[in-house]
Amino acid sequence: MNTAAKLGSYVLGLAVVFGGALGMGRVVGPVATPPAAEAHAAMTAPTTAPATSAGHGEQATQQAKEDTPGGLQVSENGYTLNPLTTTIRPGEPTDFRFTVTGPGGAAVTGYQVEHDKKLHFIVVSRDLATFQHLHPEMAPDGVWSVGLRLPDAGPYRAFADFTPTGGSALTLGVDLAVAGDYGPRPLPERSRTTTVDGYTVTLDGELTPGQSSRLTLKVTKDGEPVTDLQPYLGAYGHLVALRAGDLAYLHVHPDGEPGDGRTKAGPEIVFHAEVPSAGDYRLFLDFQHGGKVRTADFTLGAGRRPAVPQATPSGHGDDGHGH
Ligand SMILES: [Cu+2]
Repeated sequence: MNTAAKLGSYVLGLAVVFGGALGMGRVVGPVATPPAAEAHAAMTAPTTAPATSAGHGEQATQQAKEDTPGGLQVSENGYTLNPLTTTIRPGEPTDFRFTVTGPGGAAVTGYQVEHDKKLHFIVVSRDLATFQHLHPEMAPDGVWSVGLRLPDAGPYRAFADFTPTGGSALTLGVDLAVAGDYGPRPLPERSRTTTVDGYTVTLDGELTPGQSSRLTLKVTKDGEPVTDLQPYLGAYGHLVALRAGDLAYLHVHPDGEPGDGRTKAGPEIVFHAEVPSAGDYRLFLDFQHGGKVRTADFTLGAGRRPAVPQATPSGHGDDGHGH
């Protein structure tokens, strides 16, 4: 994904993933019982698949991958995410360790660099209120470690987004739990504007299930457009979308990249995203300016008429973001 071409194919791949899930009308299975990759492939492989002996395994594997959105399984295509750290206390920095084991059972040590990193590690609270995008370090034996601090008690979901050498891109997900009193927060209300650290980010565009949807995110500061965004991991912005309800993971990349002669350094960052179903999504945009990476978050509905604000005096009367 370091080249525009690979970016394109990645986005297309995601489109196929979600299109497949939608077309099959499948209900995503519970995260606690990930099917074995082989069985899954057998269940979902189309009967029309050419029964060639060479490359059949790869084809079945690919089919399995295309049917399920990323991040919902702890094990997929023979690759398994294994947390080695089991206790996380609220607010305490933890050296979080994990491995990814491959089809042979050994820890994977060969990864393709994607967006400057071999592995991207995303951690969110299951209520989708908090988001962290981290980059663990790998020891020669394949054990990854990263400083992780989870502020509050409760359930979390961690995603490892990577491409094993010679394999295809995968996002594996695992639940993490922080012991203590937990008060789940409601999903933040839908909003097309958000502020972070003095920056205002506005979102334009609609998410249409099953269709590539153009989203434009515009960054301003003190009312002025920001036109000198800095490349972060090879792009002016990284957008992660998570589906409310099951946290299906969609990593979207911008249209164009720094230095391609056509992509401006803000204030607008354009993305193409395809979501698998109607409903709410949480969007997290990482962008860099002034040497610091910040995350802007949104709740965006897909495929339904935007919620009509209730005409109550205490309602959010200032929330009418026309576009
Ligand atoms: Cu990353």
